[in-house]
Amino acid sequence: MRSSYLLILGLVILVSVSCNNSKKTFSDKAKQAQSEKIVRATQFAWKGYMQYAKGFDALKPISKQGENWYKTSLQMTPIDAFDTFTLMGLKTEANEAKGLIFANLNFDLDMNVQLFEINIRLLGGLLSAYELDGDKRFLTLAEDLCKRLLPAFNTKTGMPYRYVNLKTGALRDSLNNPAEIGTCLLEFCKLTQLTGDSTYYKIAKKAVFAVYERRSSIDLVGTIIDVTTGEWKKSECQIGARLDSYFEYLYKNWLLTGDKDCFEAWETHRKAIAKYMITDTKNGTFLTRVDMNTGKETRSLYGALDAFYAGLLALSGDVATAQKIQEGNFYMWTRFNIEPEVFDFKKDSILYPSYPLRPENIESCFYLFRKTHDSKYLEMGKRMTDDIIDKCKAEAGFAAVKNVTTLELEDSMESFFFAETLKYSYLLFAPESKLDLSKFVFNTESHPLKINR
Ligand code: DMJ
Repeated sequence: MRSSYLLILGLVILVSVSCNNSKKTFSDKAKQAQSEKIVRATQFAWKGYMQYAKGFDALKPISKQGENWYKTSLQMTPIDAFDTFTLMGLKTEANEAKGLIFANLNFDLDMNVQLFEINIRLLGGLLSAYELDGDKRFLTLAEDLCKRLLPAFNTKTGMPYRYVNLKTGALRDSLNNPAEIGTCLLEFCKLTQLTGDSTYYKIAKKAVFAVYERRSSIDLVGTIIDVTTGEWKKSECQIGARLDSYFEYLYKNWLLTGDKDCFEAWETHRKAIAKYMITDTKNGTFLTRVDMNTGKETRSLYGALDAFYAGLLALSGDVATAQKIQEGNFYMWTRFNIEPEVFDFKKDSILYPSYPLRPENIESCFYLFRKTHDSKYLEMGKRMTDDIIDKCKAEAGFAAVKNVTTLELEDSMESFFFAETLKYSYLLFAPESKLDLSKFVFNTESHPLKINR
């Protein structure tokens, strides 16, 4: 009796010591070394941008040239990078980015732009810059931009067109998706908070709830919807592309504003996603694709974009499910050299082999580490960040991967690499006081917005 008691006691001590050890494998010095490595990588990428692509939307890191999305630059990289530099304490780089923004940015352009991308990168970036830096010119630019985006929402349903002309308000592409419709909520709401003009929030909320009201009887939504009629055109539901930030913004807008409608909508979808989409396998947990009306699996596809959901679930409090999904996320990263854009998690084979320097997998490590303080997430994040630094380094910056199985690089460095990938990699290892999650909510491009509720 006494010996079995001692055996059990011994086992308990062993388990608790090893658990504590697992939480201590990263010393403060190791964390500091990793965050400094990321700061150096950031400076290297920015130096390449300033040398070869100054004032363009983005740098092509292999051919060493600048590129624009549309006929005139919208200063995408400087705007996306500014708050990352600020959080990292890179004053010179932050001033250079700020200088480019104020010297060159003007939205009075006869150009059709994609509402979603312009909203998350530029409007989100300018609002965050204003809150971190206090320069009123950021807010003036943000409000001017938002006013130019508003014509997109002039539809019978309240859901926006995908493209809008910044000068004329002309519209294009009425077949839209929940992510591109709903991902204005945080930015428009923040603008309302900062200007006192309720128009922005009302318009964004009407759009997102026009999607929510069209959910199926099992509380899922589809991938494509006609914003002029409200009719679903594609009924497949997935967690990644075209839906991801629709779900994300419902929860985060509750955090930002305390809007209960958003919380209820998030909870409704979260339960349906848990019931129909979360799938356990021997390699970890993934989210599958299903029909929004029946809940039946359509394709067992998962990919780099889908990986954000673990972080969102952790942020919202369901840490246990988030941890299981993160096992799947890390499997996806390590199974190949780097994670692919899309793979079939049941067949264990790649469908789209590229990796455009996406942040979502590291973003989920960041939230899970903040919630658990389990060094496992530091290890995962270090592996991913080191892979990017080692395998994606080009002469003038970091390059997307064309094929993760061959590691052939592609001549592109998206501005979200500065806004998100480098920022989450840094914040994972930096002191938590650098960014207090009880005071800020990240928009989907990782621009921090002050919580004000
Ligand atoms: C970013 O622009 C945003 O995170 C968006 O929500 C999804 N895609 C990219 C990064 O992968």
